[in-house]
Amino acid sequence: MGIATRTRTKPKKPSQFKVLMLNDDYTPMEFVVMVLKGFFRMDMEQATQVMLHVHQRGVGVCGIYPYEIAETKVTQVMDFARQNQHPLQCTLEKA
Ligand code: NFA
Repeated sequence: MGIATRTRTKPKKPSQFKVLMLNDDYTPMEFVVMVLKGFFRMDMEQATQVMLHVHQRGVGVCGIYPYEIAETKVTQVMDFARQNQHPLQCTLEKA
């Protein structure tokens, strides 16, 4: 009896997830910029661009990460927004 020794021929990359930010009418623009700089390592220019994109289009990508990191970012942003009484929403989507 042989022991199966064949290994996968197509190793899968760890799946990546987009962290999406959703627009709302109440969260201040400066707060969103602060979140993007603080949690997604963006500089002032990038953070302002992404914030304006979300403001105008309704949704935007903050970053793409392995599942556990993406999930942690969403939790951190939502907690931080709630602590500051802002309704800002983030979510995950498979990349
Ligand atoms: N739309 C918000 C405002 O006009 C700003 C905002 C941008 C909120 C991006 C959430 C995400 N104050």
